Amino acid sequence: MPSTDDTAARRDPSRRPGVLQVGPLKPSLAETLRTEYDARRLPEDAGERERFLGAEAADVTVVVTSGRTGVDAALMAALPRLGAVINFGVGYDTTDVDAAAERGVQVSNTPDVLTDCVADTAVGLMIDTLRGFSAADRYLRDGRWPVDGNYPLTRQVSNTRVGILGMGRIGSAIAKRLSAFGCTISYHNRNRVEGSPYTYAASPVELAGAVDVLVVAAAGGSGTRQLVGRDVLDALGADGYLINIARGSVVNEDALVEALTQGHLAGAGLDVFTDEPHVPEALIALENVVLLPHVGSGTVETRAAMEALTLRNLEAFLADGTLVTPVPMPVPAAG
Ligand code: 8YV
Repeated sequence: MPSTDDTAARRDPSRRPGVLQVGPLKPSLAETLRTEYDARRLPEDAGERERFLGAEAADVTVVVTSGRTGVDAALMAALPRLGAVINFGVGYDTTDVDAAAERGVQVSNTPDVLTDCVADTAVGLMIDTLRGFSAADRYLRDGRWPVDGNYPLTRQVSNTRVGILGMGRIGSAIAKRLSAFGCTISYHNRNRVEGSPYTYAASPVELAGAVDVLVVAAAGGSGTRQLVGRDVLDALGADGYLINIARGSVVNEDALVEALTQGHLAGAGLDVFTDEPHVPEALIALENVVLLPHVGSGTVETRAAMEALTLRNLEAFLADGTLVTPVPMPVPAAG
């Protein structure tokens, strides 16, 4: 946290740090940005945004945003002095990193601090999906137990074969948890992970064909768009389950709905969707899916840690132009 003196200096208009908030943020973070850093917020309305950029764009040196909104190439082009995009969240697929690299704009995210909570969510979703706890809860509340008798039998979680698509920090944390359930873990990743105790599959289809449950933990973005398509769902098969805690964009949602409604897949547990916060009615109508409103990292502790790391990145950038947790940047194409 900055000292009172620093804060006073920031309020001196000649030393305004040029912080711009893009999109909604955790209220306490937005409040800190406004009161401690004199941040402006980019208007949502197109006309107001244009007027705002006409008046303020040249002052902006750093944007604070979240994975929900991000900064596209057009906004970057409108901010000539932009030096950094600071992203609240580990996923930064809504920020155009190619455009950032070309302009020499740095990007940071909030890795590590949310790994445990997102991995917990994956395991919770998997248990709920296979054991049907949410559906069984609805069955009880609807008064069906005394009328219709015992709830139908479900599927065992322990000792199943689980495939993890994307063996990064979160994928590894999921694997560690499920190993304790006696699950056999295999994975597919862009690159084989040196020294990994888990079995490597050469493709998503090969992975899906070898497991009972496929857990999607790959980062979003152009490199993973619809990696889980019809072919992968077919390979998972009518007894297979899909769990997604990564990004909706990694799964072909139309193909998923089709597989679920036609009985080509046993069930799915989803924390992320293609067009959040909109979820297809066809999914909502199904009993064999568990649907969560993107709550993976949503605990008091983890969101506070994400907020603190976001502010550490901002503080470092304003102090000396560096970032605490920069994301790897693509090498700009030679022009
Ligand atoms: C957040 C997430 O909900 O970190 C991520 O990539 O998806 C979640 O932790 C989101 O980024 C906050 O907007």
